[in-house]
Amino acid sequence: MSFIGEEIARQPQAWLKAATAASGSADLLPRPGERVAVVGCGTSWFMAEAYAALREARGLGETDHFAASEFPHERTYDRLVAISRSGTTTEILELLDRRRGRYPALALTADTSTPIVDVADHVLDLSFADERSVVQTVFATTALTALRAGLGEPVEPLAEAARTALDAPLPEEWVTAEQITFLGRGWAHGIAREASLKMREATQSWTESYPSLEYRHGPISIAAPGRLVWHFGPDAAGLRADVAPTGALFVDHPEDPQADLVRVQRLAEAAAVRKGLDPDRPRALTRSVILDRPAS
Ligand code: F1P
Repeated sequence: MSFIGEEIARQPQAWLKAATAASGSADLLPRPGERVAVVGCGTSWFMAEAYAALREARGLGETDHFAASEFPHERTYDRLVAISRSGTTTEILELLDRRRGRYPALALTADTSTPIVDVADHVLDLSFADERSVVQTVFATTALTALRAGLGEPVEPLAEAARTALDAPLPEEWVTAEQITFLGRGWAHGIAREASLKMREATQSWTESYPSLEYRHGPISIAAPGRLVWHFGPDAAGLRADVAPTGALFVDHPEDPQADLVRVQRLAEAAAVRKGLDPDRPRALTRSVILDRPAS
């Protein structure tokens, strides 16, 4: 089995550990009412987006998310949360360093032997979810689970839903799809962007992602037979009916979008193998982007 296959499969157990880690570090996590910014790069940014939208939707305080390279340094927050599996991503380290002394920062990382521990004020150690594959799966969803647990969400049903997604069949028409567009509303949009990136990283294929209601504003024009439209969360906007005449296949599942993402991770691995690619060795990617000059 590939590394990524093993890492995808161990998500339910890692999510349960994340709940324990979060409850042991509750005082480090954002408190109700705080203005919070959440940052990351790549996959970690999309997890930041999902968490930010969830926290704000729950009325727990204004929560912004940014790609670390696009952070508005002139703003002030009550707390910064940085997500970085490697703990070495240049844009994250620079951002954490630059805000020092202004407001506190918590880093979620899988490697506490890296420079991120020197530039953050607090660290949530998720090393039990570290990965061998370059393409992130278990670390990303485990970081999101820890943050969701900090919002008071129960993790056991989420882990159970992931088990369902791990056992579900992967239809042939998904594996051979020529193109996939991922959609989601609210926090599920962050999941849609991550699903889209996962497919691109592992399979070098054409994917897109949009907020659900943006789909009718142009992107639907590429729906066609042999292509998929994958909706995370309930299709309350009735998009299925609009996609039907295009001949594209509309896919949605009742599970929590984070658990449904597990299906897409499995699909990414299966489609990569089908194309003769090694999903553990994505083209032009490295575990971490470390720049030899300042990012800003
Ligand atoms: C973030 C990241 C990954 C991406 C690639 C490069 O790393 O952008 O999402 O897949 O491997 O690094 P990190 O800051 O979470 O370590």
